[in-house]
Amino acid sequence: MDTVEGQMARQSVERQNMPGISSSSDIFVDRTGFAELFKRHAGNPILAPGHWPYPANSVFNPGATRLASGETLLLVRVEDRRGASHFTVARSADGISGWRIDDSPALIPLPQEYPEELWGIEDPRIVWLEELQRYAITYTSFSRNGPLVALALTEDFRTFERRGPITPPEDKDAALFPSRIGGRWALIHRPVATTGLSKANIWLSFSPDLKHWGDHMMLMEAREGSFWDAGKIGLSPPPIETPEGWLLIYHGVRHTASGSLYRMGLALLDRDDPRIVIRRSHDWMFGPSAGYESMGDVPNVVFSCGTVTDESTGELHMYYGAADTSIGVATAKVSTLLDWLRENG
Ligand code: BMA
Repeated sequence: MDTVEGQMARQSVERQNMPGISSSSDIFVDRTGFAELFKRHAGNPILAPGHWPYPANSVFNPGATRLASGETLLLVRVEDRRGASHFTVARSADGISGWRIDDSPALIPLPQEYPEELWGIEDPRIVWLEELQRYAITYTSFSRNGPLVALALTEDFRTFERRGPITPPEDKDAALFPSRIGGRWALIHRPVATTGLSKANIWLSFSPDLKHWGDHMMLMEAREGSFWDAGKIGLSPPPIETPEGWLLIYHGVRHTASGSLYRMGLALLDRDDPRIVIRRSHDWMFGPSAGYESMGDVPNVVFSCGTVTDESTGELHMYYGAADTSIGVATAKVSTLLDWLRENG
């Protein structure tokens, strides 16, 4: 069996057979002795370019949501051979298998009307806005002046109202909170200053109308020195509502001699006032280790833009781009993540 899925299944079995990996509890301890909070699906990568109904160089960093029908929808970033990305919808009943991929893209860059989309659209984050009865998609538009955050609204992922840029460049890794906080919409995003003095930190901004943004404040600062999240951090999926507050999965970048290493850690924001960071993990908790995460267009990258929670089991499905090439899913109980963060934050 020489398919991508076959290769990955074999690697996964090999990994499971390594000494020290137990699959009997919610937390796995790998052979390095660290807790593995998320369990990778044995069939990873669940989606790869070869599954696509049309030629695609890479499929990665999908936004995710559960539809009213109960189906999981992924809005997948698809990169063509020019290097430009667009979004295509994939649906599955269980969020793991049986993916039905649309024959044509849902959103393509339209630089004639939206000049900021000149070099493509990337990394969508999806949030259901109850008040508007629509999904908000915050995504990166790659403009001539650098990446910026754009907003589109949709009811059905077939027609979209593009609201255009909501931040100037350089800014990315943005998601809305699902409802107003203190009467205003709140946006987490990651502006980058070009002075050379500033790191890439996570910011929070507020708006009365999803158009005019203000009261900008830095929410979380990249660490320094040898830390896994030194120099550059950004939000990964949209904030996850839990009884203890808003759980953030965020990425940190470590620059190494052989390139950037993308890993993820956790933070918890106050439920009523997300300007308050209650806890932040010292350690990263999910990093590239499987073959499909270490090999690809950009090696050693795991990058998530979406999760879906199964309310009946309390389990979180985290979808992530692997090596900027394919898509994996890993699962963890929200309670396990909160417990770990309490002990490691
Ligand atoms: C980040 C984003 C992601 C990408 C990652 C690794 O800056 O652009 O889209 O997955 O780099 O290349």
